[in-house]
Amino acid sequence: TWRKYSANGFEDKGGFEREFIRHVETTLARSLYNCDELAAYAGTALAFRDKMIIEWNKTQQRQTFADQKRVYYLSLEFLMGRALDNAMLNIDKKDAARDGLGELGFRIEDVISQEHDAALGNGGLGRLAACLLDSMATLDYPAWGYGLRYRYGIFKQEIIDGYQVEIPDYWLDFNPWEFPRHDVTVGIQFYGHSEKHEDENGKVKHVWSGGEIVQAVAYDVPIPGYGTKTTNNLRLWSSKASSGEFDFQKFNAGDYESAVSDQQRAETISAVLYPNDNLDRGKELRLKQQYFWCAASLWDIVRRFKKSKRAWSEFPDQVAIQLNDTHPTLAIVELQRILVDQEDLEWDEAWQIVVNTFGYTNHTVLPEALEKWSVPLLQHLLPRHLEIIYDINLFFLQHVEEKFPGDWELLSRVSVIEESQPKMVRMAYLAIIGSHKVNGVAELHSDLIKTTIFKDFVKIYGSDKFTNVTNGITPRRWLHQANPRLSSLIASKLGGYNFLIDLTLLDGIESYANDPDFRREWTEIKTANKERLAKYIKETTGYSVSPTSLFDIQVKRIHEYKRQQLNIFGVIHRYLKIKSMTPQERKKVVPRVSIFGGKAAPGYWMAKTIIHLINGVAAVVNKDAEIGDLLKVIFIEDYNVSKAEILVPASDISEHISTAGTEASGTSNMKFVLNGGLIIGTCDGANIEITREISESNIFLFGNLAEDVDSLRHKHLYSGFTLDEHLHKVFEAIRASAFGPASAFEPLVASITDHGDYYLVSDDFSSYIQTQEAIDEEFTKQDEWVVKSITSVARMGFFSTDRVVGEYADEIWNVESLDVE
Ligand code: 26V
Repeated sequence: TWRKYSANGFEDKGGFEREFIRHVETTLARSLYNCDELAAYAGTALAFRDKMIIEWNKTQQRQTFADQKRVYYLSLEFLMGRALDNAMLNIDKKDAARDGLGELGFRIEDVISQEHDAALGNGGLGRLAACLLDSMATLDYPAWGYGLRYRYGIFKQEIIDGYQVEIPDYWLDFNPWEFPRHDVTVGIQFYGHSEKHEDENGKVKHVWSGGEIVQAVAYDVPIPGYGTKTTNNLRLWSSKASSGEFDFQKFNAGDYESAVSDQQRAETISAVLYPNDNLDRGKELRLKQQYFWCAASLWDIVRRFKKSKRAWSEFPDQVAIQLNDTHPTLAIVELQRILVDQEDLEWDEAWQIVVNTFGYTNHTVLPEALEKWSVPLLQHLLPRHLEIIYDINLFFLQHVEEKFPGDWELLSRVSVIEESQPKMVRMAYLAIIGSHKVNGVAELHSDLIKTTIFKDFVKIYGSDKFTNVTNGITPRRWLHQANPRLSSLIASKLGGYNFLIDLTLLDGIESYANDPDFRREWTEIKTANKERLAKYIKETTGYSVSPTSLFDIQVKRIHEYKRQQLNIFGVIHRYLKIKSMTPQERKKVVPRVSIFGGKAAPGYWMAKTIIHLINGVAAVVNKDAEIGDLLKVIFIEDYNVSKAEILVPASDISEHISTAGTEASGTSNMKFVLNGGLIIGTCDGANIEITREISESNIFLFGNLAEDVDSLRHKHLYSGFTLDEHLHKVFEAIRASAFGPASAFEPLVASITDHGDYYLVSDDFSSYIQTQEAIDEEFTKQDEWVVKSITSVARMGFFSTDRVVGEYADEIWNVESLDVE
């Protein structure tokens, strides 16, 4: 009977319409006569959701029965973007929906664009987590993501008078993609104190008592794989107050206000995503978030393991936990606590299990981003965990001392405890000590962590503990979904869409670079994508840009190390140069649209100044009649995943111009090249491997190398430097208030002229503008340009997260995929 009546969703257009109408009329209680686009989105999402849930349940059942090792990906950020289009494509029912919606009077694109982005992340780290989930499901790995269900995602950015203003992102009004699991709830303890008791056998037991309990409630999000029935789970924890005796006492005692405020305090834990990226500020609430999420996730993982009735020693054969940066490092301490304090394992046995379970991925070398938590804060919030951290450190230092007797300086350098005032816990060191593998995210980055920030640990553990897994992107979202026409052109030559699950097959299009018809179609698609962006720019900014201009795009978080200031100084240089030309000379100028987008951390004043300058330049240049289409400057407000899907396919050139050695990998570089855009970049992060794959003749590299950065910085500080004459002129124009009041931008200029130019803008400026001129020159040779574009795409097979997940699975997790059926 069960089987006979169980739901099975729809298969075709007619089935889709039936399910759509059923949901609009019953689930949403609306009539078809007042079904607007938002309701059409809801109806469509619910129809697809049903289809996904069925496979999701089966997948979970299959994984339970298979009883094999699973992966748990712990990340404080999952930058998912929209889910509907992805669901349609991954389960291969977009055509049915398009036709069905068409018959009902809707355009599928308009329906899709009703969805609010799930923006639970800052930038690259969060988006990587989302791409990895897509690949893990596509490759049928039994894998779960664990994160926090923030009520507010990354803020919405508005630009008012050229300034960034932050607006809260309340995204949960209607979210059909999550399922509250009120039955999966666990109390998480904070504060209190740690006590020692002796049991009847004289064994010392640690008990953590007192303090307060906050409830963690699970919300599950289905993650469909592409071309497979596997539908994995992303579990996000939401905080709420315990409705235990404690509260009743307060309510009963008439202390209604205090009871309500306790409740609000509990809900605050999962209220907001911290909008800093690459800056650690040590806020207590952030530490609470981290522990809340780690403890809830481990409770869930351990509970699942215990159902298998295996010996604890088998835990690492059943469970692999990957730490996305140091944010979940407390999970290491929490597992040790569970095993020792609750499950009565001996310290050493427990610790072996812990180390074999965890892997740690590092995503940055910027010193200001390396997490540290103050000892007094930990003592207050998590007293027992602090003791365990001290013990982990003690045993570790004993090991170091045995290996390198008498090297006291080494001991103090590698100690988890920094002897500062107050003392600090160095989370990256704890993560290294508690994991069996540590990886960086691109070759240069993985080499750098071994020779700089983690050098001593290579000496202690040997270099086998450290490895590289170069990042990637999911070709489903970043090619097939964002650029359907390009995907379909490629499929027409490769005889189908298999390249979407084996991206190396793209090499099959390389020979078509010689085919004029193919080149023409390729160009038409790029032009259409640029037209779509031009239309978007017109609608949102009012500026008209010509799709025949060279579209130059830099979209990413605004940060001095990413050097949007270098870009905008280059734009000013270009503007001044055009202004000084004769009408005759101007005829030779390659028209360009410089497009920027990205958010600054709310407290990052210099980054906000850069945004202000970009908008100042845009206001002047765009209304300069003498300039016309020769140069336009556009700042795209509130850059996010769904906007990236419009921007990425529309570039001729994109910019990846970080100071060498600072950008761990970068992933938008991969997205742009995969969509047929060329790039200008420094020898940094994954740019280096992109160059290796597509060859040096297809990329515009410039600037100093990572190995020279230290000596250049030193030179700035001790011997000063002479400013490049062109950069000097740019600064003169800014100081003459050509782009708004000079005082507003003075600190930005001074950071270079007076404060050591830490990011080497002056050192790289002349090679940057020369390379930009070379780009203009190349762009006029359209045929050669298109050949570069096609060749590059053909050689991008390496950068799929499918390859990435395979490497993690083989080298770090030791897990196998699970056959479907
Ligand atoms: C760090 C911190 C520090 C503590 C406070 C809050 C906070 C939030 C986020 C982060 C993450 C910074 C690291 C990061 O996003 N790294 C980026 O990771 C990408 C994926 O590996 C990589 O492509 C980028 O190059 C790298 O900057």
